Amino acid sequence: GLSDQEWQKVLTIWGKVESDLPGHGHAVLMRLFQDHPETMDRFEKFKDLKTPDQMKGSEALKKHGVTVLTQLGKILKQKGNHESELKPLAQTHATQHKIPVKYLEFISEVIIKVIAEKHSADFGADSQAAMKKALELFRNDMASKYKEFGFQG
Ligand code: HE6
Repeated sequence: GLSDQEWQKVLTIWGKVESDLPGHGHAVLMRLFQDHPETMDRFEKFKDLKTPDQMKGSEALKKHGVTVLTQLGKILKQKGNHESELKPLAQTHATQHKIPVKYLEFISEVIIKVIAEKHSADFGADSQAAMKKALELFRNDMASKYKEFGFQG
């Protein structure tokens, strides 16, 4: 798990993310789809987004970015005691969307890159390490829930 100090670093930087959830969410999803195009194939609703310009102009993509980061924020704020927030997310992503754990690793890397770009002055090595640990914990717990739902991830 993470120490109190590490959680504090995670939630402090998350406060910066929340200052512009649509901007961060949009950037995260654009980066995810550009760096890992296979992740986009899971989204029926984004199948017409083919170029970076189309992604940039997409209100739907921005809206989904807010959905994703809002849910992730709720989970992070539980500081590891996130069973009741994580379970429904693991269920839909395992049984409906079938999102491999590898894709969760991709989005974790992208989240860290986007925060590092937008908040370099406030996201030093310690904060980055803490955020990395928090996202690893999230993924590990998603992976175990996936197995409970019969998805090997
Ligand atoms: Fe997804 N997602 N997601 N997801 N998601 C979500 C929260 C998805 C995610 C990683 C989602 C995904 C494909 C997520 C999704 C729908 C992820 C919420 C709250 C909802 C929703 O309620 O609509 C992480 C880390 C979090 C917190 C891929 C690929 C990745 C990597 C859908 C195809 C799909 C959908 O609705 O179709």
